[in-house]
Amino acid sequence: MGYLENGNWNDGWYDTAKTGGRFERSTAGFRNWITADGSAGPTGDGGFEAEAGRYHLYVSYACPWAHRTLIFRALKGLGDLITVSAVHPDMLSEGWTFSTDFDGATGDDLFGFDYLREVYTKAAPGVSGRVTVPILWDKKRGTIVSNESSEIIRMFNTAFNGLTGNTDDYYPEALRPRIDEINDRIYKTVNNGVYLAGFATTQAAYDEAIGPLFDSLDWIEGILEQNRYLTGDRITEPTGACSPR
Ligand SMILES: N[C@@H](CCC(=O)N[C@@H](CS)C(=O)NCC(=O)O)C(=O)O
Repeated sequence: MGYLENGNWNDGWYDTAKTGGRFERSTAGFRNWITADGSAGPTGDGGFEAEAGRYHLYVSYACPWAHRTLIFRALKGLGDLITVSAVHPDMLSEGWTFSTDFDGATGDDLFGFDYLREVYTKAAPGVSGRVTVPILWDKKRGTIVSNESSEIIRMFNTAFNGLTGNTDDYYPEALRPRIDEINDRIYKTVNNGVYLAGFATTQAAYDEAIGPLFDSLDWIEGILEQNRYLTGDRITEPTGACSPR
């Protein structure tokens, strides 16, 4: 576990000393957007057109944020259009690595790198920040499109429809307010909530996080007692993957 500072690797755990023992998530640094014709998306300046074979996804099977990009790749029929490399599931002093001595760990299919951090420094040699998965890489421009899973799945939802003919919509207009509301609570109290509780280094910080986490699990359970999925009877972005059924 570590981070890049001006392109150099530092092996260090999350520094919670300045924040009263609280884990604080840094925002993802690469926020470009793929669109059907390369026009600008909700973030970024554009220049990332949907094309078969152009983009590559780096994931860890040990990472739930990465999972959702793999789920969307499958749901949207993008398996033949977007290639994937999976890191080794252990994230230790070198961060994510491309060692292949684990079932499903593919190595780096694009560059043959040893460490995931090299993908970040290839995109931006002086980059600072955490080296996270997932990463969506653009083979044409030789850079990272995005390392923010919530945005990668939104791109996958629509950008490649013209190429695949798959128009299934997991963020339908009519349900957006409800999806946004559910996503917001789940992100803050569950997805990031487990980090807030798990990486807290003071009892107070842990106590702050653990109540909302279990309240939200009960809230989710309540919805799923009534509906098959979190937004009703069909799968949408917040899938209801926690459903016991
Ligand atoms: N905002 C990112 C968060 C991704 C994330 O935190 N990934 C974790 C693995 S589950 C990671 O790579 N952590 C490495 C680190 O923080 O050093 C996203 O949703 O894409």
